[in-house]
Amino acid sequence: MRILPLSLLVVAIAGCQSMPAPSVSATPVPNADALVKAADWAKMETVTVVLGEHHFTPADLKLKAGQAYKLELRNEGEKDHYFTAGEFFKNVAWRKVMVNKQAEIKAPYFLAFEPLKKGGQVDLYFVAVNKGTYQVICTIDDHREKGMEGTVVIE
Ligand SMILES: [Cu+2]
Repeated sequence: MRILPLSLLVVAIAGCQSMPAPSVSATPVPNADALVKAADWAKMETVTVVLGEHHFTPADLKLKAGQAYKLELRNEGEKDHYFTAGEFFKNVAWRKVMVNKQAEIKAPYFLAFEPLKKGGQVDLYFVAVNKGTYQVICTIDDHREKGMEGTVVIE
């Protein structure tokens, strides 16, 4: 067996550490599957956020912990827009995400939906879980400065 020189090993470790750090610190909701199964999807609430130049409408959402939601994100603007909300996305129990009513995606959590093309729509199905105030921004160019920021409050 060939033993790697220590210097190579150090470089390898340093390489790992130089990976871009995720911008979120929370871990995904651990019992998400059980929460999604237990939720009453017949009483799901639908909330729509329209993206455009340069706004989220509404900019501030209030959600109830324990409630099942479909959050529709629709880009009715001319430009691409992002819905970046990593902390929020890590504090809900994900059921699925639908893209333009065509593709269904399942994952433990998401960081952002980008880019949302003109006419694009994503529907987020989740149960609101951890109470808190979470930030939403569009990280494209100067869109945030022009008004594309908001909050999601889970209470
Ligand atoms: Cu934008």
